Amino acid sequence: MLRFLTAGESHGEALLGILEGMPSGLNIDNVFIDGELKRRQQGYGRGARMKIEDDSARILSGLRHGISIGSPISLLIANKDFSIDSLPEVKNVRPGHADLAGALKYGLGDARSVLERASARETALRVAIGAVCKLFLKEFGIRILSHVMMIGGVRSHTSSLSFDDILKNIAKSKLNCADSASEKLMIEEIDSAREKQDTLGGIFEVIIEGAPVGLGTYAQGDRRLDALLASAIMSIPAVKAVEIGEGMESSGKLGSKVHDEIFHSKDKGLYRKTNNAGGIEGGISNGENIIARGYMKPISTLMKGLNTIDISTKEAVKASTERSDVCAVPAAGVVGEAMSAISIAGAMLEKFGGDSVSEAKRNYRSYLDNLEVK
Ligand code: EPS
Repeated sequence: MLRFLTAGESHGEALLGILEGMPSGLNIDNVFIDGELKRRQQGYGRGARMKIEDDSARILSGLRHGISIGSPISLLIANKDFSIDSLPEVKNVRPGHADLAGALKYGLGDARSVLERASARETALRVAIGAVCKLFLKEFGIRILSHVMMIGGVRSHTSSLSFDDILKNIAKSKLNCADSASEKLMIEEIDSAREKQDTLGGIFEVIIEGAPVGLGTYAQGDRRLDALLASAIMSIPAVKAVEIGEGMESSGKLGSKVHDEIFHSKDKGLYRKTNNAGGIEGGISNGENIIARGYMKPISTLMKGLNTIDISTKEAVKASTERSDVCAVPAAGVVGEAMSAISIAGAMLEKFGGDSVSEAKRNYRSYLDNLEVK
């Protein structure tokens, strides 16, 4: 079983993580992991903290000579802004953030103790763990990307683009958006929200290419691949809805307009002309691209401060303002990739097992060689 844990506060000394269940024999490329961390720090609309940090993961265990040995892999990302004990108390709890519910739940009089762990800073460590999982998936030819589909009501138009087209377009984008005309309008929306001391959310899409048919199962609800993937993406701070394929629009359409009809030809084998299901049917991957979308609410720290109360006095006040982002949808997409990589790597290991990468690969090849309807 592949599992992970993280620890660390936003302004604590460091973020820490343990990934258990990664087979032996995986080459761990630190440059790739740090590149993923850089990608999470970027995106138009990010706040000042990202100019302070220069995230880099130090691997403390689980490797010899840069190669996994099957034991838990532990990682550390140091915080440059290590100031947790000198930061002011937070009494004016922010609507939308964990401040109030967290202070009540844990019996804390200072919401600083809540927000330090509830902060999206923790997702840096998840990206490092996701990067290790991406390296594992690469061994099986599985690739993952994310791109921004909507910010401030502006949608991108990318349905005609291939996986590689999207990759090519986002490489030139400040917003990880594959449609440059829409990107311009999104940037205007972000500038306008910043001027109004407001914030924005949006939608990111994760595409997983190369996953074989047969990951996940309908045999138990909690093992359905769509349930696992949705839960992984929903666990990202500020994500309030997850969609698989055309899930939202499909619910208002006729079945004949939604289900992906099945064809067969000698050259192509089994194939579909559409992928409204987002690559998952009956809780099982069907061999098409797996598509998941995360819907992110606007960042809950607004520079203009919404109406709230002081948790000590119960007086009406304006919410406290922390340094924050105006919009972090591109970064959330990178975290979405990481969470998807962790989910799919877990599903691959569940199906193909293997204590070493080469054993998992042997099992995988044998499965593909024998794949047929009997
Ligand atoms: C973040 C670090 C945080 C925030 C942001 C994400 O750093 P700081 O609080 O020092 O500015 O910039 O977190 C939030 C917006 C939030 O609501 O939690 C990061 O590393 O991604």
